[in-house]
Amino acid sequence: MSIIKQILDSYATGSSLSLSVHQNIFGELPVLVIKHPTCSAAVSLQGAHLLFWQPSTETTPVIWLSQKANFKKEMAIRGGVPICWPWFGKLGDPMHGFARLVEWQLDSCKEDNNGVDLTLSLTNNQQTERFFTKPFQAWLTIHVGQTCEVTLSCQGDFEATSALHTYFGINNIDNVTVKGLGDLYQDRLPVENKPAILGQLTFNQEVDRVYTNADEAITIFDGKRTIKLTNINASDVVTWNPWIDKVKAMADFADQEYQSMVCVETCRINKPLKLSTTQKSVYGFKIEVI
Ligand code: TA6
Repeated sequence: MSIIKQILDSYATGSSLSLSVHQNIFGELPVLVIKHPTCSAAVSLQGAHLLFWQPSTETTPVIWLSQKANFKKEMAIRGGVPICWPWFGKLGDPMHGFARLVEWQLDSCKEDNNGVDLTLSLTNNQQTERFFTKPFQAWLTIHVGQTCEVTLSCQGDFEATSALHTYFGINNIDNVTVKGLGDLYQDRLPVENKPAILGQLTFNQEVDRVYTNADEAITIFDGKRTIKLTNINASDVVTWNPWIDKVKAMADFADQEYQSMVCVETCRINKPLKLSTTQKSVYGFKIEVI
């Protein structure tokens, strides 16, 4: 049975937070399962991690979750929207920061005809202080309905790099074109891997790039549907597909799954978030099928 179906099935025995949101434990982790007339989705409290999202007009998830994703304490979840914060990649240890490894608190859960709105928060505590000693507060808002909107806000007295590391569900990587990325990028791989057409990205090998001058609106066309990603207050967009060999070496990826996902990530890397203790630094995205 697909992992998404298993998570959705856990709705039946979960405790009700509102008409369309039930909380249950999946693996080792508390998960909010959403079955709303506009969409189905789920959020793990560990990482404030949106696990998948499928508008009711779609037959497959727009935000993708690996069949082999781990649901274990302090382990990153493969798929969905991992929150990489307060550093991206190997700018610190652990990789991609600690926000995705620790449990966030659910502050509010509301719903109406348009969908479900959640706010989660994280404040420095004993668990986070093992990774990072500075005081901070972070909030994540998630709206899921016919669209999916996520914002990350934070306060503190340091600079943070960050990514909303979204995994998109696609029909077949061979047919994918990502547009709106601009033509300036930093390659994160030591390979000759030029785009066929400037500003457009197609995939025939591993891709891992930081685009530094992307448009606000990016489209991902997979031969069947077009997903529009609108970034708000981001400075970079990372694109990633691990391709055949890397996926085989990753225990939380099934061998063929590189064909059905692509990461297009809303980031603050080259212009880090300059946190203050009095005002929130905010960035985020909106996703819709057009
Ligand atoms: O954002 C792209 C990237 O940094 C890749 O280099 C790749 O390794 C990926 O993220 C996944 O990282 P993770 O730590 O989740 O395995």
